[in-house]
Amino acid sequence: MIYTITLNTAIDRILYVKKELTRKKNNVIESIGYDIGGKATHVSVVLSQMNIENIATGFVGEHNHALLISLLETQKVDSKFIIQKGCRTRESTVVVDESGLGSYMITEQGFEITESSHQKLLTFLKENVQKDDLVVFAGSPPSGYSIEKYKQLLKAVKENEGLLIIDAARSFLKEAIKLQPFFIKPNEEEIEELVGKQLLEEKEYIEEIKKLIENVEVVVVTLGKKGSYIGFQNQFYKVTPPQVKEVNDTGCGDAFVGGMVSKLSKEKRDVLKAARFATAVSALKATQKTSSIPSLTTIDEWLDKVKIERIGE
Ligand code: TA6
Repeated sequence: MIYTITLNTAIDRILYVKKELTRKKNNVIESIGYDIGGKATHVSVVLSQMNIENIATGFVGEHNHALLISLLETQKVDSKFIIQKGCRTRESTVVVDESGLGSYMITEQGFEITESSHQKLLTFLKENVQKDDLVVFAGSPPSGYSIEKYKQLLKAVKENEGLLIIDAARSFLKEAIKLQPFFIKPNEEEIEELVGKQLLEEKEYIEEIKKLIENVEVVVVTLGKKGSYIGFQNQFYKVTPPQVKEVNDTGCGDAFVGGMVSKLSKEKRDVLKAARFATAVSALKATQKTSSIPSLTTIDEWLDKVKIERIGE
């Protein structure tokens, strides 16, 4: 089984703006849409579109959980969220204009998680995760959610011999690495925070990934439309995506994780095949207006447009 854990779910309110968003001007909203937010939920969307069994869980607020669940059900996602009474799941405002230069994202903090809710999720993991299950933690933990609580969840997975997949930042990523996760996907900013310096050259990325794979089986550093660097089994690759007409880049990183997980969950863990597929899924997502991936009609015509070259030899 694959579990996706979104500790800080969000509902994305997407404002589609005509022309290019401009300060000190009345920018006209062409339309407004609602979509799933919160990162690991997007991973579930990709898996569900591929009919790969998975369960989305984490925390949702009582007041608007029905909208989030209905958005997930529209994308065929099975979920078992812990509903926290008296709270409202946050909204992320995503502004998409016609510039093709990328979206603006303005996210609320999210409600504080009670000890009771935390214990419910911890118990769920302890009672359900089995050996070799993939458990994806993606997205920022809610404000006030301690590293200790986060580590308790990760340790529960490890104690059941589950495999951790982490898309996190700052101290959460740092602590997760100490628990030897299976796969991590920091972006450019997240890995520079982690290593405490700017990375400019390819050889600098290789050097840092080389250190990380001492503790992590598969490391992917995503660089947006520039692609990604991959390290595993002391091999290093640069992956370059096809250039696409970008409409909304929100959720591309999550779609990438979903694509990776969909292939790494197969018996034979072919990392390069997974990276090629994940890059194609992420590129497809960027061409869409929504935050999450629509049905993966046919991804095949994108696969051979992805370039993978071995580096660091
Ligand atoms: O990655 C895209 C996205 O999940 C958006 O849908 C929006 O909800 C935002 O990221 C939430 O990010 P955060 O790191 O606050 O969980």
